[in-house]
Order: sequence, then C-alpha cells, then structure tokens
Amino acid sequence: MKRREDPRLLVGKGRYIADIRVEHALEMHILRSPLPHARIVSIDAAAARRLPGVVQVLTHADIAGRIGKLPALDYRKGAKPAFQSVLADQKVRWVGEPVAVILAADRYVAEDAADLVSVHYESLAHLSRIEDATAPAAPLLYEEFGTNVVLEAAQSVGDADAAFASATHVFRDSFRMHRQAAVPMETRGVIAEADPASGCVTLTTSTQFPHRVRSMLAEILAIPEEKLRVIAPDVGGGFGLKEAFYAEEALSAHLALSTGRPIRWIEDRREHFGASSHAREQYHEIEAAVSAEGRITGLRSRCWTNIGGAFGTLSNAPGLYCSCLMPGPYNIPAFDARVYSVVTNKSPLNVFRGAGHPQAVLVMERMIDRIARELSLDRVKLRLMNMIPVTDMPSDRGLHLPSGERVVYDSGDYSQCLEDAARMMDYAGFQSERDRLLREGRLAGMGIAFYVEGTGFGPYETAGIRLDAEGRFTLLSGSSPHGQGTATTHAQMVADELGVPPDTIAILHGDTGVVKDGIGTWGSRGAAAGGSAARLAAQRLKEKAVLLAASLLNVAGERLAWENGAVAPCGEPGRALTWRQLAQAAAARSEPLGVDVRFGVPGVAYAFAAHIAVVEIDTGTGRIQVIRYGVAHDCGKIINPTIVAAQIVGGIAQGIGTLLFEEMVYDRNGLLQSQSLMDYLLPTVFDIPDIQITHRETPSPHNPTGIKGVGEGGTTGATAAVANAVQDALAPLGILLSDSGPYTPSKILDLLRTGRSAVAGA
Ligand code: MCN
Repeated sequence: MKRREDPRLLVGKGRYIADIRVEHALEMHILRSPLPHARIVSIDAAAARRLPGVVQVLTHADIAGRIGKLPALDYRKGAKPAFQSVLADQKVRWVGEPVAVILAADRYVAEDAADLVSVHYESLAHLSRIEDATAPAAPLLYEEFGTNVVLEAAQSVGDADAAFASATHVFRDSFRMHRQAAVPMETRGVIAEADPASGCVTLTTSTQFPHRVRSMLAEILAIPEEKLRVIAPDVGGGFGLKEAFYAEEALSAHLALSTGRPIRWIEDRREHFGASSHAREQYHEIEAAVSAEGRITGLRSRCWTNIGGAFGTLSNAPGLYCSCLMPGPYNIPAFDARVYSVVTNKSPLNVFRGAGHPQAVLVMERMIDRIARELSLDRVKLRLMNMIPVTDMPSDRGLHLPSGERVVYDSGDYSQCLEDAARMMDYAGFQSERDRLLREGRLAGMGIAFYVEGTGFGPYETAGIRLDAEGRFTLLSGSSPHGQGTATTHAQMVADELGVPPDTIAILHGDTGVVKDGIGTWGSRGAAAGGSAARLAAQRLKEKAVLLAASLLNVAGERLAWENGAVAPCGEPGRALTWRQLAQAAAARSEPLGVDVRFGVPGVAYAFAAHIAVVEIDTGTGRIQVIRYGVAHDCGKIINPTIVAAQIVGGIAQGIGTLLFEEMVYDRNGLLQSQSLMDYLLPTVFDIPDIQITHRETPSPHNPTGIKGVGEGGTTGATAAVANAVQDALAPLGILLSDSGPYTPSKILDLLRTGRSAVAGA
C-alpha cells in the first residue's frame, strides 16, 4: 500500500504550523545571546519598549518565579542540576540562548525592537571542546558545581580486569563523533491561545510528543494538565529534535495567559541552527581484550558527551545508551562502561535519530575492523565468531537501559543476517574488485557494520476506535507521527483485524484534546507500541460488537464468528451482520460502539541489521562517493514493506550525511559558523546510491503482531558502515583514521598528501 498521507502533502495541502493564522495574534521574537559565555551586567529595554507596535519586552527579571526551569527527562539523581532557564539568568552560556522576549503587532516590529535592547555583557572565557571543559583549571559554566562534568554514570557486567589480565591482545583506541543537527525540513514554531479567566491554554506546536509537552508545560507553569491542550499539526520532520521541550513553548503559553492575546512564533532557518538542539558530539576511549584466535573477552568504554550549555530534554540519553548497547550483537563476557555529560559553551544537545546507538555502533564496529586488520583476520569471520548465537535467544545481557529496564535481546539470528548481507554485496568477490580498481589508480573500500537497536519502548501507548452510525471507523492514536506514514500502517493493522478495507479507517492523532492520553513518537515505537495499541483496540471493538450481535440475533456469543468484516452464527452465513448494520443498531440503542485501550509494552523489541557500504575516493579532489550499499534487516513482522524500505533509505541518507557532509562548526571564538544551509551541507539525492535491502522477519514476543521498529535503523548502521568503508579504502596507503568525520574532500586530500593518521578532531 502506498502512503495515504502523501497526496495531500505533495500538492501543498499540508497544514504546518506556519500555515496557521490566528486573528489578533502577537508575534513573539526572541533576542538571543551573540556570545558563547558572558555575564549579563545589565539589560536596558526602554528604547525597545517605546517603539510603536511593541507590546512587551521581558527579561529574566520579569518572569522570575512565574516560569520554572526547563525539564530534563533523563535527569538522574546525583547529577548536577544544570537546568536551563527560559530566559538567561545572570549569565549566557551559548550563542543563541534566549535573553529577552519581545511581543509586537508584527514580526518586523518585533525584530526591529530586538535591535534596540541594549545588553551589557562581560565576556568570559569560553569552552567548546570536551578536553578543554574537563581540564583541571577549566573555566566553569556553573561555578556552584565546581566542575563541568554534570553527570557521571557507570555500569558493568562480568570481570573486565580479569579479562584484560588474561588477554593475548589488548587494543586501545579513541573515536570522536562530531556535532551535527537533525535539520528537519520544517523548523519549529508555536501558537499559544489562552483564556485568562479560566486559565486554560491551547498550545499548537511542531512536536513529536504533544502529551509529554502537556505534562512538562503543566510542571513548568504550575498549571493542572486538565487546563492544557497541546496540538501537533502536520509536522515536517522531527528526527528527535522535536522530541524536546523548548523555552518558546513555555514562554508563549505564559504570555498568552498574561496578555490574553494569541502568541505566535515561527523559527527561521538561521535562528534554528542555534536555537534548536544539536546532536551526537561525543568522545570515546575504548579498550578491547582479545584472545589469540580473535574472541573479544572484555571491553572497557569511556564516553564523554558534549551536552552544550545546559541540559536539554534528553541530553544524557545518548551517552547512557552507549553504556548498555555498545557490545551490540557480540557475546562479550565482560563489559565495563562509564559515561560523562560535560557542559560547554555550545547549544544544548538532544537525541537525534538513533539516540546514541549510531555512536555506540561506530565505536564498536570500527574497533572490530581494527582487530581484524591487526590480527589479519577476515572481518566477517571475526564478527561471526563473536556473535551471540540464535540458540542463546532471548539473551539477558546483564546491563540496563536508561529507563532502568534490563537489556534482554528478544529474538533473532544475527549470524544469518550478516551472512545474508555479505552474500548480497558479494563480500567475498570484493577483494579482487578492489585490487582491480587500485591497479587503475582508483581507491575503493568496503565497510561492514552490524547493530542491535532497542525499539518499541514503553511504558505504554493508547488507542481508541469509534464506529459512527454510518459504519465509519475513526482510530484515535496516542502516536503522533511526523513523517513516518503511521496513518497508513495503523489503518492497515486495524483494517486487517476488523476485516474491512484500510481506507474506511480515519485516524486522529496529535491533539491532547481529542486523544486524552498517549506517549508519542520516538525510539522507533510507533508501530510496535502504537500499532499494537490500535490492533488491541480493534480486537476489543470486535468483542463489543459480538455482544451486540448476540443480542440482535438472539444467539450465544460463542456461536458467532467473523468472516469478511461481518459476524454470523456458525454455519448460518445468511444471518450475517455487517459492521454498518451493527453501527446502525448501536446508534438506534443510543449506545454507539467505541473502545479505548492502553497497551502496556511488556519489553523492548531489539531490531537488528547488517549494513555494507562500498565507497570510492577520488584521489584528485578528495571526494568520497558511496557507490553501492546493501542492508540485511530484521524488524520483525513488517506491516508495510514500502514504508519500511523508505525508512531505511532515509535513515541511510542521514548516516551518509553524518560521515561525509554535516557538521556544526564553531570558530575559535566560540561563535557558531553553521547558520544556513549554505554552511551546513546536507547530502542530496546524487550522494545516495541505490540501496539493496533484504528482509527477514523474526517476530518479537513483546507485541501481538511480532513487530520491531525500523525508523532509526538506517542511520544507526550507516555511519559505521561508511566510516569502515573509507578506512578500508585508505588502508592500502597506510592511512589510519582516528576521528569520525565528516570526511570532507579537504580532509581526505590532506590525508592523501601526508599519508599520516588523521588527528582526532583535526
Ligand atoms: N513499520 C512497519 N513494519 C515494521 C516496523 C515499522 O511497517 N515492522 C512502519 C511503521 O508503521 C511506520 C514506520 O515504519 O509507518 C516507522 O515505524 P517505527 O519504526 O515504529 O518508528 P516510529 O513510527 O516510532 O517513528 C519514529 C522514528 C524515529 S525515532 C525517528 S527519529 C524518525 C523516524 O522514525 N524520524 C523521522 N523516521 C522518520 N521519518 C520521517 N519521514 N521523518 C522523521 O522526522
């Protein structure tokens, strides 16, 4: 089935936040810090307030005590409370931090007024890099903590010291994942409307999780949830960046209540680069203990995440995922992990498609390749030798997810998956292809990466179904999609269960006024959690319908059976009642058929895949082209193969972007240089090869359909596969890469010229 949401979106009939016009709205503009680190000596807003058309100019002093600090969902007891003030309080800690808010009749006036606000800053020494922020005499972002390390966490399984003591080989390495951003096609925006008399607020916001925005808004404004309605209209991509709660959401709701006027704020692209969350930046040190034949017996991992100037909503999660999922598919008996969140003068960091998994896979898979290279072992055979066998499934890894839940891989044959990919991409034959190209003066390399990824996270998801008097179904879903095609796949699942065509199922989502309870879309949970809730709701609806049919037909419910969307007494098809007839009967009794369910997720579904990339490097220009790409994938039972393939391809495009193009660059003065799509390069269709995909469907035991998620997997595997391919291409020249990219043409040319190792972070 094709995605049913697309015709409307492709002809420009989408309704994104900037398309919504509200009568008498005030435009909100945020004055942001131009400096990375400074003390605010004074703010003089008198001239701005006098500008005709300006309604209010507020600074921290004006709102102190009325709006709390921004919440961090992954805050852990014992961590330093580096929470972000909605408007900067005494200090600014990154370029783009909100300093003052201006309300005006129109946006032009609001932006002009911002120029009239005079802020006297006393500049302070700034920090951009993890190494500088953790150095002994580093300037402190939060003097009160006495350190820039705001979170430390550790976990381990087995005896790593013993593993290293008895190892034949010990490999040590360090890897860096540079800073980038999700860059959704639609930037953020909010519209807040309020009724000051009742204290009720409706916030329309471009978000992935309206229900969570509602609870965070309730907390930060100290308003009961019942008075808040949060709506996510069409959302033009999120990729994790919109799985966060932002200052503008709190400010606009507060100002709508205090002024009684609707408030509108639309982020422009330039503002977006500093004001929306960044992602990925980590530094890893890793050690592997290896036996003579190549078995990895122990792993030590230290990971520092550069979270920027304050906690974002989910700044710690990427590091915490690295502390439990780095061993991936490999049966490593001893693992010892420590993670640190470090504050620096950069924009706050949040999750981005894969949420730490891409970093963990990059580190692990590059380490495996290094072991293979140095011990002259075959890369596929080394992986197969270390893989968790299918006979060990389910496999308790003895580690814990950030939620505290134990990591238990649920199902799957990892070795078979890797063999599928190797066969599909002719791994065995590639060596001769590479040698042939080398003889022609062309550099080519093949890279492998394997990942296991937690998907379908809990704790629950909701769904409801209503059947109207005409026999039309409406599904109310707690998932709030932003590009995944959920309206298609959820309708498919419900339709299958009810025995009706999918186009008879309408779907409502993304509005807490309509769907009262829900969690949202992240962690590739939409299908496994949300789809399962929808299917469960359909089952419950059938149970209710059977009770009605039994009374209408005057037979015992046990005698009734469903066939082709109608229910009839067994052996009496002539007495069948269709859904339409049932709907009419229910309406006549004034008891319309409807159900609401909450599907409690029993466990995380671990999807997995083997990615193989082939790259060619142009030695004249330094340009890397990914020329072939293959994925052997297992996301459990597939609902919609077209959508699954599209999710994988889109994810791989973002992984290629990470490795070859994208980087949030700060200059030596701590100023953000990436401020437009001219400076921040995204891959285009010309940079993405045709991608071959093969599937197996090992069901997850954690939901009735056996689904595992797929929304993030493409990105999770691609970064490491492309990195290993680039390394493979450069290995014959003796060039070793020690950072993670982006491998820009100039960086590759430098490497080719010098033939030396890339210096981390160079
Ligand atoms: N699906 C399926 N069969 C399966 C698994 C999934 O048919 N076995 C379908 C689903 O029904 C859904 C799609 O594949 O239509 C993705 O499903 P799922 O893996 O459950 O992921 P979510 O719906 O929870 O989406 C979230 C995930 C994440 S975390 C990010 S980030 C992301 C992504 O999806 N951001 C996206 N994909 C994106 N795609 C677009 N276009 N835009 C984004 O911002």
